[in-house]
Amino acid sequence: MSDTKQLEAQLNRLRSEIDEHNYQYYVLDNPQIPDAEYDRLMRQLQQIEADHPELISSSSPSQRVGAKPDSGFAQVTHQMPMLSLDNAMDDEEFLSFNKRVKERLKDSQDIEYICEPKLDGLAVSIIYENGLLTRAATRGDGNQGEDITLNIRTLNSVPLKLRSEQPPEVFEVRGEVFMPLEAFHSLNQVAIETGNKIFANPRNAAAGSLRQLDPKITAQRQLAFYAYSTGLVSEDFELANCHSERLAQIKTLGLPITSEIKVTHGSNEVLKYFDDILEKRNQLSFEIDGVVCKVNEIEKQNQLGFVSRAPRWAIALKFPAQEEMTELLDVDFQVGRTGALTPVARLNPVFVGGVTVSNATLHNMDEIERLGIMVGDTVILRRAGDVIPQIVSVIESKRPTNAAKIESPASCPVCSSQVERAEGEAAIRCTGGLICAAQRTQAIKHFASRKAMDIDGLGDKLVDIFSELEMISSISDLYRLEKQQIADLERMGDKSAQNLIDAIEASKETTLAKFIYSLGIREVGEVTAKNLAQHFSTLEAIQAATGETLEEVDDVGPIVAQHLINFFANPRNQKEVAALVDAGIHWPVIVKKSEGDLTLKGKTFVITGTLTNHSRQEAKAKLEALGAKVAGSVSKNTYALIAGAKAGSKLKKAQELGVQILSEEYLSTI
Ligand code: 9MJ
Repeated sequence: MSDTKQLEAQLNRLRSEIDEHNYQYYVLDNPQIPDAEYDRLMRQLQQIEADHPELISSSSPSQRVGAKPDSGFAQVTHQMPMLSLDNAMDDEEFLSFNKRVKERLKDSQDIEYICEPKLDGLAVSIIYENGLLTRAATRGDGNQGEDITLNIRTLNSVPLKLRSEQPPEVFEVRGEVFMPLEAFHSLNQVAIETGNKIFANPRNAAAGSLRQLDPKITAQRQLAFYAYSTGLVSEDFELANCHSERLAQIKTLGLPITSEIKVTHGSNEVLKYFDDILEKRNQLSFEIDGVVCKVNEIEKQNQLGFVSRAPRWAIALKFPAQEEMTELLDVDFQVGRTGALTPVARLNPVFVGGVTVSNATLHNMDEIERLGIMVGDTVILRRAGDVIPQIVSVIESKRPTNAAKIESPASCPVCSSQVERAEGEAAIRCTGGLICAAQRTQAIKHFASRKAMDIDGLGDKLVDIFSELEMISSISDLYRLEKQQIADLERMGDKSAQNLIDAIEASKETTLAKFIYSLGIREVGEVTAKNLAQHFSTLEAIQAATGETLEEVDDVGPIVAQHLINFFANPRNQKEVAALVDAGIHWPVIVKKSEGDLTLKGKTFVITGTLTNHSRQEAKAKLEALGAKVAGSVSKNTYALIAGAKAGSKLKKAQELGVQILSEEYLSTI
């Protein structure tokens, strides 16, 4: 074989291998290799193609992102119109659909329906000619759409080539392009950080991403695709005679379909499916807005036909809306633990996403500006899944003449201290620190919370009551509470008062990391607190640390270091920390491991067989404390195998590889 032929064969093998991994991952949901291995294959392919550009083919998996077209999207005509769906807003509307279907088919039996989740994205048509993706288009008005081939090619879940030895001349699939929730949230997170456009919902984000003229941008947006029907298919391909089997055919050809599809019989089973999917809705990785129910037999679909743009054989059963209109009655500013003033929208109560909502956060003044929102405005409120309700947009045409501008407060609404807005920060803050009752109360709530001092039974509501009744005005006051004071409160009683006193007492025994975290120092989360404790070993050392020494700690940069310095330099905080230690809060001494103690650093151990004097956990902890790594399998990089009784294949492998074998006794010598 010539060199070129050999290279071509290698390229084809690599391309097929990558295509196969895509199919396993996107269609079968059954990844075969780690992402890093996939990336390695892709880089290998790209390297060979870069060295031999004459061997590049447009269906190669490396060729998803093409060059930006010179002009806008071309118009294309759908040979078979793309239909829309009629909606059923409640059970009754669905039942009358079912009745109409039965009457038209003169069928008294239960109808076989296929039920699918209704994806909330954009309908597209994708055409494969002789197995190769040649054209993709938006639905448009159903007859004419826009050519978005270059953008659709960037979706990893859409194969550039059908999986078939003898592909049909023409095979059109239709389906929905959508943005999975994780991609949507991270896209918006980046947009917030970079001041870019925020998308109101995943559907808008998908539409915005697909409408990009430059496919490079679409490629970055992590769009996904699920097929839900065939379109025009040439006669050399025998389509199945029911919809569910056609979906299976689509899947066999390499395109993804949703896993939630179900064949049902009669209206009751459809309604049951609807309830099941509604229940599952918040666990799905993508947004759905209902269920699509289709007559499964194609013969019956043909008998039923269409009315205007919608088939008589299908209906969308819609979920309760996740977006509703309401009015912004007022905006209050709430003071958080670190003094940040958060604008909170007071709304005319509205039922959305299954609950009545009367408040929504507006995040900060930048968000108010971005939305262009005024008091009195009609707004669109969205509550999707368990996500907190958000105002996504303002309907400006409904703005009343007396709408009022939302002013940034000049002083703290709780303690009247001055407010400030630090350079580069979106939040405005109350400068009152612990003078501010709101900050104090929030600080106490944080102190008592589970991941901090974990005071069982001291929830936010009780802290609010203690603060309102002025039973506590600092964190350390918690340790001065007396049982009788608590027992005298409404709905408390002796027993719960004693339980709370006991829990407060028990909280005194903690760790330095938890104590540091519970102080609520800005930007000092659990991990940073742990790193600080490990690095400095004592509270005194942390208090005395300089910016330079603080920055030696993992996770601590100049900003966090400055927050720590400010916190411990503040006399009120110094007094409070001392009062807490005086109250009896204590923690075990941290014995610092120096580099010299890590005698097993860089060595990998494997443990096998039954140990008699140590549990597996203990053995592992002992080795790790000295810097060793404990792995699950023996390789030539294994430093030693610790073999207990009845050791099997790992012992054999270690012997084969010449890895040293130690008995359990070794653990007693370290
Ligand atoms: C969605 N949006 O998930 C259809 N759809 O069928 C499903 N849309 C549809 N089917 C015919 N699953 C026209 C539209």
